[in-house]
This record gives sequence, C-alpha cells and structure tokens, in this order.
Amino acid sequence: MKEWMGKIRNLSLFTLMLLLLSACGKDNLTALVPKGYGAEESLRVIIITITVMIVVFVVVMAIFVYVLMKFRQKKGQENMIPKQTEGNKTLEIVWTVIPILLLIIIAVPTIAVTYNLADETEKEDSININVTGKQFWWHFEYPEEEIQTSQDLYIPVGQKVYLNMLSSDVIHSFWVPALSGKMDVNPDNENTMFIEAYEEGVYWGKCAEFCGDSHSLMDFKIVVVSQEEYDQWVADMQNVDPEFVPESTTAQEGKALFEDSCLSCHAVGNTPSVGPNLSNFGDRTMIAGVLEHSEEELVEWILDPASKKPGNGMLDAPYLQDDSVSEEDAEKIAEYLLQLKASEINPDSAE
Ligand code: HEC
Ligand SMILES: [Cu+2]
Repeated sequence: MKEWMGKIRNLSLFTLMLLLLSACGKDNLTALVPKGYGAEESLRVIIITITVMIVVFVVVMAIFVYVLMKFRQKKGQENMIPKQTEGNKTLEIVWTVIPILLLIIIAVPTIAVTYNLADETEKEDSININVTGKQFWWHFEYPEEEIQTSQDLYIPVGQKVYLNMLSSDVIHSFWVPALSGKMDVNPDNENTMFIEAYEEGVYWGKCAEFCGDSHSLMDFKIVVVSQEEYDQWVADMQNVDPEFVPESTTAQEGKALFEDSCLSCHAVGNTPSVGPNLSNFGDRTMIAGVLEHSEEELVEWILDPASKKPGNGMLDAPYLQDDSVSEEDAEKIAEYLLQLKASEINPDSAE
C-alpha cells in the first residue's frame, strides 16, 4: 500500500516538473495568458468552444452510463426484444435541434472575432510594417520610417500595428501566441494582420508552418516598448551609420573582414540585403533568433552556422567554402558586430 502511494507521489512530482520545465525560457510562448488584443479575443473563442465540448461530453457520457446500467440484459429476459423507437419524431427533432443550437453558440462569437481581427479601418493611420518570412528568419521593414531589421520586431505598447506579410520562398506562418493568432505568410499574395500589445515585454514568436530543415528554429521576438522608447529606437535606427569606425584596432580589423566576407549578403543601415540587416545588431536580444546574444555564440555562429541552424541561407557564404575566415578573424568580426549599438554609434542619442 505504502509503495503504491509513493509511486503516485513520484508521478505527480514528475508531472509538476514537466509542467514547470516546459515553460522554461520561452515563458510567454502560450496562448493561455494573452497580452494582446488578438490573443485575448482568440482565448474567448477557445473557452466558449471548450465549454460547449465539455458539456456535450458530460451529458453524453451520463446518458451512456445510465443506459448501460438501466438496459442491461436481465436474467430470464435473454430473448426479449426491447421497444423499438425508429421514426420517433420527438427524438429526431431533439437530436437535430440541440447540435444546431450548440453550433450557433460556437459560430456567432467565432465569426465575430474573426471579423474583428481582420479589421483594417485604422490601417492608414497606424504603423505599417512589411514582414517577410525567409528560410529560416524574419525580415522586418518599416517603410515610412525607412528602417530595416531582422528577428526583433519593435512595436509601441497599446497601439494597433499592421503587419503586411509575404514570404520570399515557401509558406511560413507568423505566430506570437501571447499577442495574436497565426497568420500564413505566402510567396505571392500578401496577408495583413494587426497586433496590439497591452503590456511591455519581449514576446516569443515561432514559425508555425513546416518550412524545411530549421523550421523549428525559426524563432523571433516582438519587443513591446513604451511610446518614448519606441520613438528613441526609431531615431537610433535611422541614425545608424554604416561607416561607423569602432575604437579598438581589433574591432576595426573585424569591420574590414566583415566588409570582405559578409557584406555581400548582410547590410548595416537602410539598404536591401539577401541576409538579415544587422543595423544596431549589438542591441538585439538573440542571434539568428535562437542563440544567446554573446560573443562566444556569435563566434561559433560565424565559424559553423550549419551546426546551429541546419540548411540555413548563410551556408552558401564563400568564406565557409574556402575557409578564409579563421577563428581569430571570427573573434574580431564578433567584436565589431557587438559594437553596432545605438550607444556606441551615437553616444548623444543614448538615454
Ligand atoms: C551567402 C550570404 C551570407 C553571407 C556571405 C554571410 N551571411 Fe550571415 N546570414 C545569412 C543568412 C541567410 C542568415 C539568416 C540565417 C537564419 O537565421 O536562417 C544570416 C545570419 C547571420 C547572423 C544572425 C542575424 C540575426 O538577425 O540574428 C549574423 C550575426 C551573421 N549572419 C553574420 C555573418 C558574418 C559575420 C558573415 C561573414 C563572416 C556572414 N554572416 C556572411 C547570409 C549570409
Ligand atoms: Cu518557416
């Protein structure tokens, strides 16, 4: 008996641990604790739908168990045929009307919420951002502000922000569960979705449509900040100086190496590029969406991006084919890239 209770206790501890660990790190990767308009509305629909399903389940199960008990074959009645009910109008009407009513209860809020989420009446006067999904990263362009960036999408709190979304290769799906629902990102027709965040914070996003080798690593963030911080960020991004010369000689050498081996795909400043735009890269939350933002990880990324994100677009880099960037070079480049910060480039503009 004691042993049996111990097992139950271990099992519950194990379950609790699983629950806690599953939330580690990506703690707001959940649709159940909404921090934005889209997520809140979606959760309402989820709760209504699940409630209806639970009611149906409980009622059906109760009737099922009752019928099992009541109509069991009894001794001496083995050959009895129960009363037949086919063609019973009342029963037919009851089990047709009840599901129709339940479907109406689910359909009305679902359709209302779907239309609310597709509302574009404020699009003209709001911040518009062009989002492009690429294997396996996200490009963000603020056309009005003339800013380009990747992986970290900055938006102000409490404002509708419209995302105009396309893919440059296969279908991806843009999903930040705490802020909004999923939206497919297609190669040829643009989809629009708005996001309105209620609380400042860094919200974790994922690609939610299988898109290749590193699909599961196609993570990104929405960084929600106050209006003042947002304005400051915009100003800092607009003031990015591609010609910025770092102080230390090693970082200066890193800059030269970067220009030789990396600038064919990357860009600093408002210039189009095949790979991620690295303006103010030093201020980012992560590297390539999934790696810790540290010099060590950056060096590893430069030397062997395949080990971090299989099949990604950087593997075509010529320096990886001819091994022209040594570990020492990578360290210099990393030092330079991490100095691409608003506070380094424009000391006056930093808070
Ligand atoms: C062939 C084009 C190409 C070349 C050349 C190239 N990269 Fe990349 N780089 C990419 C692509 C594409 C990605 C996005 C990878 C992903 O996340 O899927 C990337 C990602 C990155 C990232 C992460 C960016 C982010 O938004 O977090 C850094 C940092 C980076 N590259 C640095 C370098 C450095 C340093 C060099 C030169 C030594 C270099 N790259 C050369 C294409 C290139
Ligand atoms: Cu994807």
